[in-house]
Amino acid sequence: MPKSPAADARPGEGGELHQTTSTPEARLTTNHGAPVSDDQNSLKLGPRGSTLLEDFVLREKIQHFDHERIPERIVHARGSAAHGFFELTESLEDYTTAKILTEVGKKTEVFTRFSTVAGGAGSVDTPRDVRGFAVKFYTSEGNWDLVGNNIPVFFIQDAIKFPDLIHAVKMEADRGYPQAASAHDTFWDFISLMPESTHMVMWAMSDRAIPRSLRMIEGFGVNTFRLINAKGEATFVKFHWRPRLGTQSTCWDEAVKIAGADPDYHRRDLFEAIDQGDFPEWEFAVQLLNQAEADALPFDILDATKLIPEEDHPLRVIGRMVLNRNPDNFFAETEQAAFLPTNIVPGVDFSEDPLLQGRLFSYQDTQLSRLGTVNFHQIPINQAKGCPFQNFQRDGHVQTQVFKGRANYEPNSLAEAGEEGGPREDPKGGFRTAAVPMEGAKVRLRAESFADHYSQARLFFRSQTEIEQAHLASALVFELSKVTLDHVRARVLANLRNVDEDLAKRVAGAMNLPLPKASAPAATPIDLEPSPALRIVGKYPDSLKGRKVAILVADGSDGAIVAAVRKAVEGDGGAVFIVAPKIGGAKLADGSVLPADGQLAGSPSVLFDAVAVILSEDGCAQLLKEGAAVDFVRDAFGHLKAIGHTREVGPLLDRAGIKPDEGVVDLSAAKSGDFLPPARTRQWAREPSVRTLA
Ligand code: HDD
Repeated sequence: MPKSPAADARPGEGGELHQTTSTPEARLTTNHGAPVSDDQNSLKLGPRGSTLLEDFVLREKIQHFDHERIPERIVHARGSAAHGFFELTESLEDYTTAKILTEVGKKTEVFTRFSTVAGGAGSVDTPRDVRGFAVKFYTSEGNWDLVGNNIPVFFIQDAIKFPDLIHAVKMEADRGYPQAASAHDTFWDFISLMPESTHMVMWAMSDRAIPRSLRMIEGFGVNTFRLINAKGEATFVKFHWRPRLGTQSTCWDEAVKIAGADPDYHRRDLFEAIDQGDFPEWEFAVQLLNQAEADALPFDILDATKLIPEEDHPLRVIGRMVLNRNPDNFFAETEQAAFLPTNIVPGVDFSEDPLLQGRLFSYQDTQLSRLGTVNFHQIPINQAKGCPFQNFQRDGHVQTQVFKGRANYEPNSLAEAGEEGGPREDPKGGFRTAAVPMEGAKVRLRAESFADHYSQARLFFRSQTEIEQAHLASALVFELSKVTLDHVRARVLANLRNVDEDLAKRVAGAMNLPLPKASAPAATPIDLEPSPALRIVGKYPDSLKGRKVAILVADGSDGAIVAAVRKAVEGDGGAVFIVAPKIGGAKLADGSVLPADGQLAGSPSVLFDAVAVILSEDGCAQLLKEGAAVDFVRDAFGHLKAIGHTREVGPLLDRAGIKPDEGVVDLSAAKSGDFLPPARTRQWAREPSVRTLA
């Protein structure tokens, strides 16, 4: 009986190929095993050529190389992933039969991929964009893929609009730009004509769309699913991931500069954290609603542009996910991972959400052009590792399983003749769709209950702190200022008036544009109770755990102060990164050499959460001449970071135009521990002094 190909594999029977090894006797061969005698020179007629067509070693190597790339994902092309485990801490057995949600304490392997949406595979990590949050659970009942985002709602209500949404946000069709950016005509044209997108636009313009780290984003299943219990009863469920490190963001100006300083900022951060044993962790939580509770909501539970406020239906934390192993090979694992919302386990079921229904087709289908075969489930990262998979599907491109016997159809009675008969369906334990009663005429209609496009956009905006509201308004100003079509800008403003009059005024005012008449909403928006759970400011964790502090030194720096700051930061869970003008390090005042982790020009302060500048008078005088040093402190200040400094650094701060506030700590006068409280957060109060917000 065929199993998951990795299990019990023998050469020629599928499963893992003989991998290259690094033992001294390991021999370089062609793909077909022929030993290679010379990998430096092609086969030529005489030492100066011409090269011979006969050279199968050359041809095989070049041909394989020519085909190394595969089509990138049509969306979410840029991504980073890691292995880990999920552990259930509370059973949901009253609601579901799914083993993954009822076996407390059991650890299930996962593979989780984070992504941006709009940019290509080679684009930068820090554009303003939604982040994908896709988790593949290798459960004992088959793979379960929870393919979510870091925003709990979606732009559109019906999957039929997805190609339009994506065409509008991607590079414009004639010019091929902008890459990985929503700040352009076609995106805002589409948005302005699709008021249902307004709620998600609020989220996308908030600081959640410029995260500090992939380890610091929330995750949401977005669509409503059902849980099915042993009695066949259904309960609506929303899935949530909450990062242990808190939800943290960057400043927009900072995100833009990070894109240049380190295009792989998030990928590197995730890889390095895991590599160093600092494993990111998330709580897994659910919101459960029965039919009566769903009916009582002021919107339709099947509408993916709506969230369920936590204050009304609290989150129930039922487990945790830890990512503790980097992929061995980016292409084989991260790139070839195929996440499918149709990967579901018995006890969990879909809802009729029309966005989800379309997704159920799209993901399976897209793998055919991306991975090139219906057998993509045999690629190791996609295999159902937690259990055997067995059926009568056969052949196809790149079939790696060697099936034995004649049983490739069902029903069959071959077992009666002593032959292998193959697997059979399991009416009891197999996946069953909930028998939800349904009736109706066939129509192409949007339900009336989906008509309210503004109440939750308003809820989100009004639930934010003042700082977050100002950032959101400023993001809208930035994006709309990149739009070149006046009528599009005007239509967005007309829609914004239905969200919040003050927001619309601020955005129009900051663009010096008149406020148009409000657009006519399909349903009159209502004022909902604000939901403080939707804020991120004021919730940064009270430690530097997971964060990075740069210490800028030069020749003559005081080693004792460096050591004290290092001790304080590391004691608080943070990591220290020494920046010096030269990569070989700096000669400290006591004559010892402090090695550098990064050279000043390549380690701007945008890459760190806080900075300490520890210089002698001479060291400071030298760095006054370095634009990178002036930018180092100016940007740290502008991005609302704490700056610790020795007294001698005064002239550098002056050169950068810094007027010290509570977040600027004189380390010569204070205890190094005094640097910690401001380093753990951003200096929000400083912001009006460094930029004008809408
Ligand atoms: Fe999607 C990829 C998340 C709606 C069609 N989507 C993709 C990925 C994530 C999401 C995280 C990347 C998975 C990975 O890392 O490989 N998508 C969402 C969420 C949605 C959503 C949270 C709304 C609730 N998507 C959506 C719709 C459609 C698609 C409505 C089409 C009808 N999505 C795709 C796709 C992708 C994809 C084209 C590209 C690569 C892939 O599937 O495997 O099929």
